[in-house]
Amino acid sequence: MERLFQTHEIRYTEDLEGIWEFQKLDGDFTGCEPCSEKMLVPSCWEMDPSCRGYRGRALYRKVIFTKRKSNLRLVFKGVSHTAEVYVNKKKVGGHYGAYTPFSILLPDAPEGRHEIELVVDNSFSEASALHKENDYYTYGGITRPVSLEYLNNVYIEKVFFTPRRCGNAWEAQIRVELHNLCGKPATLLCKGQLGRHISLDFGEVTVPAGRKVSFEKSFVLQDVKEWSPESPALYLLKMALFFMNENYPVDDWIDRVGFREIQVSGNRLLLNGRPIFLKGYNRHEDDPQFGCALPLAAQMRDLALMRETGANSVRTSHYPNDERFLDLCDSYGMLVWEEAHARGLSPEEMENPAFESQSRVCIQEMLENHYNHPSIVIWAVLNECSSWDERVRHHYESQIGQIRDFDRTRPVTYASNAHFSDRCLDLADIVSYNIYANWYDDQDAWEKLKSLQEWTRTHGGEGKPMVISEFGAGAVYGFRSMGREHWSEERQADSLQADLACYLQAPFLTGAFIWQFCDCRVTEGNWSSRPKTQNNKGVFDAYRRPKLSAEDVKKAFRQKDGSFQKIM
Ligand code: ADA
Repeated sequence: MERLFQTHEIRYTEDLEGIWEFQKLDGDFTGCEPCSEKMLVPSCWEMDPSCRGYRGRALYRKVIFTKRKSNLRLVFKGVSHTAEVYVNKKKVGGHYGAYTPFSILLPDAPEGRHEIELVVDNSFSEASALHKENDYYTYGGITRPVSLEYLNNVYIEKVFFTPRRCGNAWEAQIRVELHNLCGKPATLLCKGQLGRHISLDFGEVTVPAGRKVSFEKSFVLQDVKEWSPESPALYLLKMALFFMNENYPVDDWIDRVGFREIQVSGNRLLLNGRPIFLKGYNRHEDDPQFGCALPLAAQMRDLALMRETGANSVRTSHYPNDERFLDLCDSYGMLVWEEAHARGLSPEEMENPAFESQSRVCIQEMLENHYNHPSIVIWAVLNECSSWDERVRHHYESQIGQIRDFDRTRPVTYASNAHFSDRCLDLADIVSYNIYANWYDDQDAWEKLKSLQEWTRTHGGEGKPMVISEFGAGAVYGFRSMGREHWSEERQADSLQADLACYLQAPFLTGAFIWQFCDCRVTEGNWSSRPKTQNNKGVFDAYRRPKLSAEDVKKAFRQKDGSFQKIM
């Protein structure tokens, strides 16, 4: 299941999930390797006992049969972390980055047998600028859903939906991208339907031979229901293409959208014109049974626990999330800070020749595939990536600029640990700090926050919303001690109580995210100093068992109104 709704009623698609042939690869892929093993897709190969800690390359193989000559497209929602794709022993594409979708077009594929092979690599090397030994784990495998599409010669590539409030009405700006695979121009009718009753007519469109075209049209709509955390109204947007004078569509494309507007107003965030406070968690996609390939029910369990403890938002630390989790957030009104992949890179690591291109692709794929999710209210980049160092400012500038060029409807930020030294705050719409006053720093949270706010005002943050993007403390689940030592659940509860009292009440803050929702696996090597080779700052442990602090978090979040009554 790729999404929480059917994405096509006309276009024929096949789900390629299930058991693929599998084989660890020691040397180069020759195309003649036998596959002696099997592996479930989607899943992490670490879930197989023979691959528990495997870091390297592996071969996946699946044979399909098509009934007619077709334009085929393989769609991969996530492969961790590098994929080379072969069809019938011919390389047809590749992709870097575990957390964003990619697809491979196979025009005019003959009918009959096709052998699909992926060489998947989760190793660390100079070829990988973003996946590295880190305070989270880079798993291996085809970890998100895979499907096969049969495309008409002219098909709908993408549709972008942008809602804007117009007084009591809403404007729906819809941009459509078509692709013509055949050797002559094609003129078609493009029609849409929003919800059950709103028809959208885009008229005739001509697509030149072998080209892509995009066009947009705006519709002002009365009586549509807003999307909000309290009432997350969603509409199916169904687009269809018709050849002239034909009543049956040749292609279609369906997404789910919501009418909501997010704005920065002074030092506040407004959702549909009303100030909001983001109270939430940082969450890694990580689970002791499933790795990063959490099935939908496990993703639902996480969302349910976050909501039960009173959170209204989640930060996808530190990479774009599974579209099904974003669909769940759309459905439940959970606000999302979505982040491009990067954590804790040094200036030297960002000099890796692959860094800029790998970052650019990850950001573009995040934007193009997740743009229509109403739950996403903030985009972010470069978590704790040396923003105190003038040498990296141009990376912040280009990545924030890349997002703004594509989407001017959402604020952009980055999480900084450059306290009193950040040189990039002027580039961001929202100032976001990771602060561990009651864990690493052992200082008074309020004193630290006040002095940081004062410094920020004269270093690029004047008048901007401020968010504490991370705060927290560690606790090893089950370590209970009246001595309240480091790693005891009591110590974590004390630290979080002090943090929450500060960050949920500070009048100038617009949000605060606990680091982190649940314990997660970290990478062997320089991170294995962490107990259990896990980041233990979860309010819940890896199995989602609540630590002592969970009740305090629930009480503090539930007492904090997520929507301000007035702008302070
Ligand atoms: C940083 C980082 C997080 C995590 C955290 C910690 O703020 O952004 O990914 O590593 O520190 O647990 O120390």
